Amino acid sequence: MTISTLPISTELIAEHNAALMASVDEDYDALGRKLSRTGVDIDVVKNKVAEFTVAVPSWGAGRGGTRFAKFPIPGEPTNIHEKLEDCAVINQLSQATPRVSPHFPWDKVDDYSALREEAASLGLGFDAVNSNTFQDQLGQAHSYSTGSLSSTDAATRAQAVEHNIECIEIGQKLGSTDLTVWVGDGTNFPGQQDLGRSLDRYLDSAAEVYAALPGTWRMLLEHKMFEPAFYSSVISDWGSSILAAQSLGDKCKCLVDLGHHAPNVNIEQIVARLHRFGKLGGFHFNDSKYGDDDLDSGSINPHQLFLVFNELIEAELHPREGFNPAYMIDQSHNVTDPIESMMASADAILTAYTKAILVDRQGLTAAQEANDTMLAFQALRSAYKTDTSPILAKVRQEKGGAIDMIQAYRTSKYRERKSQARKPVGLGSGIV
Ligand code: LRH
Ligand code: MN
Repeated sequence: MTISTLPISTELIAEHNAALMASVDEDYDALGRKLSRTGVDIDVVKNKVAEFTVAVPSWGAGRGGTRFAKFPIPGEPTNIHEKLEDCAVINQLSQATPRVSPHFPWDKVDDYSALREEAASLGLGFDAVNSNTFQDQLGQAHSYSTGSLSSTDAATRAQAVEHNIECIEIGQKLGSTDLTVWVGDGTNFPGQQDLGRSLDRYLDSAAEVYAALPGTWRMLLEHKMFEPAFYSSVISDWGSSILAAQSLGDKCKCLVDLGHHAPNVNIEQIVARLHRFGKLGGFHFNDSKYGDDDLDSGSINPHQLFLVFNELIEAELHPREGFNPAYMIDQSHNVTDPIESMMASADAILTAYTKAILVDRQGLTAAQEANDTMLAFQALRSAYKTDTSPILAKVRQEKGGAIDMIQAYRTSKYRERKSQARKPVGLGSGIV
């Protein structure tokens, strides 16, 4: 499928880059000289970074909200077709987000093969599909108000299993190979449900979904400590998730949503543990200060994101069976233009990845084995302190993206044009 006309004119991007190229080259050469002093070839790093991509969530293209309110912006997308167009803008300027992770039934259409072609014409493919058994749909036979895959009601569990299998069938038409399963199942009161039996019901249902996975497909279990349940969640942490994944089978892995942990939990260690047992299946990147805030990646705690990627580079160097994490963003953009937030988030994620590549692994390992704590820490810190933005700008420019994505996006007046073309989104609350 040939890429049709992309949403932002390539002339505008070329003109934008031409004005900034000289300073990028100067900064790139200076960083290159600095890195070569420690035996690092900046072009090798650049070429590795150019291969890294992260998927964007279809539901992140529109304004998100909280239970209190959602404040739409003029020109925000109203359906999957407009969301794909916006995701194409993000990829065109970042050159790092060529896949979209869809959510069903939010992105339901009649013809999924046509949707696949439409996405391809915008230079996009589809990453993991997400099922939704945390909301009731109009005309739905059985409510998920007391649970879905772990519901005490067999007909409700069967309905939830059926929906997940339908998502797999849709995903096959879209070219996906992963199903992400997050359930809101849990309790608000001690005693409301038996904590053991509810997990057993979940495992029985999940086993039926697992049995429906086509050959190469994976099932990614997404744990979450709380919300919408505020006393217990059936798959509340990495422990419950890895035990469930181990009991379900090799094609079942664990997905780490950074916002789904208690404050100050050592998420990079969870990544190392899941990798150690060959169960690291993927990520939902975002940031948070308190709960599942779904804030922009790297906006609150960029050092944690760096430490997560430090573990991922170690994992790449010491791969386990089937090591191929699905890298995806999962955010809710309540106060910014979602396109700007996802471009900035892609940049923050690639920045963390690039800084992690720059860690002197031999020096780090030698210091660790010698219990030279300060040198070991400094091996990470000196990489973290490196300003890698010249490498990322060069990668974007060479791949046809924009050196300064937000400046180029604003120059394009894309959102203003869409606010003329698209019907306004009504007031509301919640995530979509
Ligand atoms: C749950 C979650 C999950 C998605 C939803 C949109 O908090 O992280 O990944 O299904 O957000
Ligand atoms: Mn998530």
